[in-house]
Amino acid sequence: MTDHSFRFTHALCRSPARSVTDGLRAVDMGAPDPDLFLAEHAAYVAALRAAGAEVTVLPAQEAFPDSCFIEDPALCLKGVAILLRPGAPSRLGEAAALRPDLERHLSAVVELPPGGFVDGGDILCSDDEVMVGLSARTDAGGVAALRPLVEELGYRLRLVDTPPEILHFKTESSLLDAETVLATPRLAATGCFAGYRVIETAEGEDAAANAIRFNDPVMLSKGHPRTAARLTAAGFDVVELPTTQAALVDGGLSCLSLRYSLPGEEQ
Ligand code: CIR
Repeated sequence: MTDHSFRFTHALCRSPARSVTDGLRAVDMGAPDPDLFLAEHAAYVAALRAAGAEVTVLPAQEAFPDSCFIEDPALCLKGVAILLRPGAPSRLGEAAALRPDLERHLSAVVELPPGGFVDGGDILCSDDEVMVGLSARTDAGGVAALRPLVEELGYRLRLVDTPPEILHFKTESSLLDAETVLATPRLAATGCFAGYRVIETAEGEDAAANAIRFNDPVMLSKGHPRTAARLTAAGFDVVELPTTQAALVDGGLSCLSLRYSLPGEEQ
């Protein structure tokens, strides 16, 4: 298997619930509009399909306002789903609710042993390394429980810090290829990407850092022209997608899918 950190055959998404209006946010800039959120979500799913993904869109779960951010309750590596334990009390139940779907779609499901919390948004994976940012949602106990699971799958786990001002490590970073990350200047300045080539988001465009490389395209939040130009100049094929509604509840592009390949079906 090569380039498994950005070449995928499948994605799992969850339709935004009407209750997304109650989604968690650090600063209230108004509630998202559920219909507009659905339209932006549909564009996202269409872009994944255009990039070659077989996408399953799971039904909305009204009981969990943040459940469209399906990246947080699980981590998919080499066809295996690791069921995580989200650190926000209102999101804890999302993992158990997702389990049957992971069992249906992935080749195996393993559960994070007790001991702490991990949100998928704090995990950035390259081909052989899993970086996990400690944050308000992800603690040392959770990372200690996660370490043997990812090592078993052939990755090394590296603990990094999520700056206190940001929700998740991947709020401000994403993988562009096996050696390159996109990150905000603030996160890059911590030195956590030593060994990687770093492309920084342009000034005032921090929100562009929550991007995804899915097969050929890099999907980038619309409205960040100077970061888009940097990526294009570096040779990436940029597809811009609207994220206005996810942004109101502190979400971005990576949070909206679990991306994976099944053994034998790698691209
Ligand atoms: C939350 O606070 O949990 C949601 N409102 C946003 C989650 C975004 N997820 C992510 O960055 N992976």
